[in-house]
Formats: sequence, structure tokens, C-alpha cells
Amino acid sequence: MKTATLSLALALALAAAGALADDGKAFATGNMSEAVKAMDTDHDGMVSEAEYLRYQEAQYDRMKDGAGTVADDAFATGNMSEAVKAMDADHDGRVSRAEFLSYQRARFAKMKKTAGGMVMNADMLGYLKASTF
Ligand SMILES: [Ca+2]
Ligand SMILES: [Ca+2]
Repeated sequence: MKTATLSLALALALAAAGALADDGKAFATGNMSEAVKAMDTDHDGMVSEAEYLRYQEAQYDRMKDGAGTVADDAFATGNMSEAVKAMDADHDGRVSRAEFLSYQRARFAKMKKTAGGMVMNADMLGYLKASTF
């Protein structure tokens, strides 16, 4: 099952970076509602920043290699390279956990929030789907 897990993590990473090719879009958006459900660990219909980052951190942990970081080329090639460049803040060719989470924190900051700073599950889903284009 390792391959399936890696494929899912990669698909989510691709979707997260907003760089899916058309043929991968249905697959990714199909999984997005499951991803939002997985993020909302307390099932209150909203995703807090902590829930979002915990989820992204788990995705990162699935991708990292023996060096404990993720090589740029592990994320993918093509369109993805722009997102990876944005993540790799110190340009060492690897995306560290801190770099990845800082990128994800910035994404969360852009999402529509409730007065309490939460993202409604529907808005999270909308953001994730829109960002695959
Ligand atoms: Ca929640
Ligand atoms: Ca780096």
C-alpha cells in the first residue's frame, strides 16, 4: 500500500500547490472533499489553522525521505516547479518542514474566514478546488 499512499500524498501536494494537469484534476478534486473531512478533526464543520497545518504536516511526513526533508523533484515536475520554488525559501533544493509549513500558513491566511478566524469546510473545499487551476 506504500505506493498508493505516496500517490495520494503526491496528488494532494500537487493540488495544494495548485498545479494539476487537466487529466489529474478530477482525481484531485474527487479527493478534496475527503481531504477537507480529514482536516476537520473535531467535526465542527470548520477548519482551524491548527487543523489545517496538522493535516499538511502529515502530508509532508509522508513525502519526506531519509534526509528528513523533501527534495524539490519529489514534489513533481513541470508547473509544480513554480510552487516548489516558492516553498524552497533558502534555495537549497530541498523543502524543509519549516519551509513547507510557512508556505501552507500563507495559503491558509488567504482563505475566507469566519469572524473567529476559521475556514468553513465548504470554503476550504472551494479554495482547494479553485487552486488546482
Ligand atoms: Ca474543525
Ligand atoms: Ca530549502
